Amino acid sequence: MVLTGAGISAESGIPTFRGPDGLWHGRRVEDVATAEAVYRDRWGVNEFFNERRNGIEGVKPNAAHEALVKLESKIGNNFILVTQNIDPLHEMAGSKNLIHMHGELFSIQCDNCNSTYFFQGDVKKETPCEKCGKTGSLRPDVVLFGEMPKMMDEILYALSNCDLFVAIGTSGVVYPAAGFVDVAGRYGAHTIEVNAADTERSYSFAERITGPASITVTELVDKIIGE
Ligand code: BJW
Repeated sequence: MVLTGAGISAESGIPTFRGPDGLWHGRRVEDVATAEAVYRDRWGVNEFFNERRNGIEGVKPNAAHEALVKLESKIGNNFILVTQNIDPLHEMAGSKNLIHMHGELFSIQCDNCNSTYFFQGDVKKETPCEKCGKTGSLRPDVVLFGEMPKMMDEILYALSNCDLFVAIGTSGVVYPAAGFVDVAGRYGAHTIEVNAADTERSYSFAERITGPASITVTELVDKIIGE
């Protein structure tokens, strides 16, 4: 089982959240990344995610995303990839058994009819829902602070049944993902952290690999599959 965070996409040119030029740079988290923010200022939140969609135009997967596709092709159905990232780089690289636990940038949600659907471009005040036609009810289909991450049953099943848990490029400060290493370890999995730097969760992992994901993940995958 592999868990990825913003660090795996950093070398593709997408800023991380908590780095010096982080994604929230210049904005208060409470204004754009909480459930309350959607109710207080739905258009401010939509604007932020419009910018995010525009900002990743032309971005491509890097060697770390590609290495995980190679790993999946060797392991098959026993491989599961859970990403906290809302960018589409894992699926662009070719990952199949993939869960976007914090949602997807190119998916939109309607609070009137509860539908979600693929969406490109900008959400504006006058943009109607494609399914029910209502205006004023769209929001990004992403999991903000105070909301429940997606597919937690499937994730907890995988955590309690995996023999190897690898966390790549995540700072380990956002729950529930930050606690996955403890669950997997308790159920007997070997745990590896791959990160460019130490994190607040490093102490929980049995093994640590330090360095940029494009190099370290490629090497780790080759080691796992014996190349
Ligand atoms: C590289 C690299 C390179 C860089 N190579 N590495 C008090 C205590 C405990 C919990 C809580 C609390 N108060 C509130 C909570 C809960 C809250 C929470 O965790 N808050 C903490 C901040 C304290 N969590 C929630 O509200 C979650 N929901 C929830 O808990 O529901 C209840 C529940 C109960 C029981 C079971 C299940 C659920 C929801 C969290 C939603 C998070 N949403 C966001 C925004 C998504 C949309 C968007 O993209 O904008 O998700 S926040 C943001 O953080 C985003 C990310 O997915 C997430 C994690 O960030 P990530 O990926 O770790 O990025 P960074 O920037 O932090 O780290 C990057 C790392 O990469 C660094 O370590 C670098 O070193 C490394 N790196 N370059 C390798 N080249």
